[in-house]
Amino acid sequence: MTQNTVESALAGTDIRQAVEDALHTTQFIDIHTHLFKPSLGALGLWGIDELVTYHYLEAELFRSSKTTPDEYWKLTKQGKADLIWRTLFVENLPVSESTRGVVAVLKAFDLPTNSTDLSEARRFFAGQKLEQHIQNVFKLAGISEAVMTNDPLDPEEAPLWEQGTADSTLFHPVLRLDRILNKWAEHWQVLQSKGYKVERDLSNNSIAEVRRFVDHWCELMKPVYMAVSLPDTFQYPEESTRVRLLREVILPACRHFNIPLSLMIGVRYQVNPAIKLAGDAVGKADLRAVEHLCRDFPENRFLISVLSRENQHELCVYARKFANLLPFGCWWFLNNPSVVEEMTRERMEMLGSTFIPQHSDARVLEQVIYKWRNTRRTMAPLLANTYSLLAEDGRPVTREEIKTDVVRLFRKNFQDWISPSR
Ligand code: FIX
Ligand code: ZN
Repeated sequence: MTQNTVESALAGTDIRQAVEDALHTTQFIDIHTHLFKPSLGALGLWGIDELVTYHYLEAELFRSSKTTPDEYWKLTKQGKADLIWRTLFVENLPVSESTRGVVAVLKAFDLPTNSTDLSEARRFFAGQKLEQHIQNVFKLAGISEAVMTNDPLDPEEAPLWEQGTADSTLFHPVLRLDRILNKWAEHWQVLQSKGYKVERDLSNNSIAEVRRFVDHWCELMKPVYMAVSLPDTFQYPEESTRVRLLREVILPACRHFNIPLSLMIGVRYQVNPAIKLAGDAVGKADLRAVEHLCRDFPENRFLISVLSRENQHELCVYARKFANLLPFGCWWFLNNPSVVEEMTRERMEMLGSTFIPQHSDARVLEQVIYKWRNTRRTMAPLLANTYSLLAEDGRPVTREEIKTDVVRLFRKNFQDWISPSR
């Protein structure tokens, strides 16, 4: 960092303006989404019916509608969207973070936000050409790239990769390992059917064969990191298939390909299976697992997000203990402005700018517009206050330094963490 005497020190509202400018001139990297590059075809969700039937809104529908989940699942996609629109946007004010998000997307495309039906919005999205629409959406969201979530055992997705997919500069792959690490009992035979000599109990040559599977997918997909979501009951060390695979296959493979492992910890899966994707919940996890992993595997880099609000402080403290731990995002049920603000202030106070404040977790393309708009809206006063306190304490800040910090938080920390040159 250059001595700031040559650049004019900022004060008061100038700091806020410099922060606003930095946030709006920096294209963020969205490090975790469920979006897909165009060459993965129909896997990528976009348009009004997908926006309105997002599982966050399905959860909210069942709180305001007499429609039962069974009745709901019998509806067509448009029928589901019409019911949710009528219930959450017409008959009630769309004040929740998720419903407000849909309103913000409609506004971003100058579409009416208080119509009684979705016909005009449907006409608009039907008229979009995907490649150009992706460019427009990324521009509106202020992001340059999105990192996907790619499952090598997904029966729809895997064959597309095996057939060969066009690369994209806008979308980066991630090797998602939930089926292998969390559901081995249900999926080991899929590997066997693909010619890998694995056993349910990981006996014989299973470990080497699972490694061969992971290596194959790393060479095919060239992931920027590997990732897994883990339950609130996750323990390390532990005598389990998951821990054996982590220790003997995944962590060594990450070291070999020199990529980080992302752990997303704290899900209580399917507490209400009747509402499907919307049926997952959160639980406070025992983060000593993180302590043990970071200490036992200093050569591995960990990208960690925890779902429970009660785990955030511990994660910050562990990040102060282990340089191979990079906290990221305000995940899922935490992605609400009030909680994002609380978490981000604490992280700034405890970690300086050595974390990644947010990811969108977008499942539908246009969601990146409101999720990053909310993030910038929360970050502006928060960062301005941080730099004002620094100036007040006696260290003037400059416009350039603020820009450098914003680039670090929303681009460089991630780029450095995934870059093989480390
Ligand atoms: O595990 C994950 O990547 C979660 O983000 C998703 O499973 C979850 O359904 C989601 O969409 C959260 O925003
Ligand atoms: Zn996700």
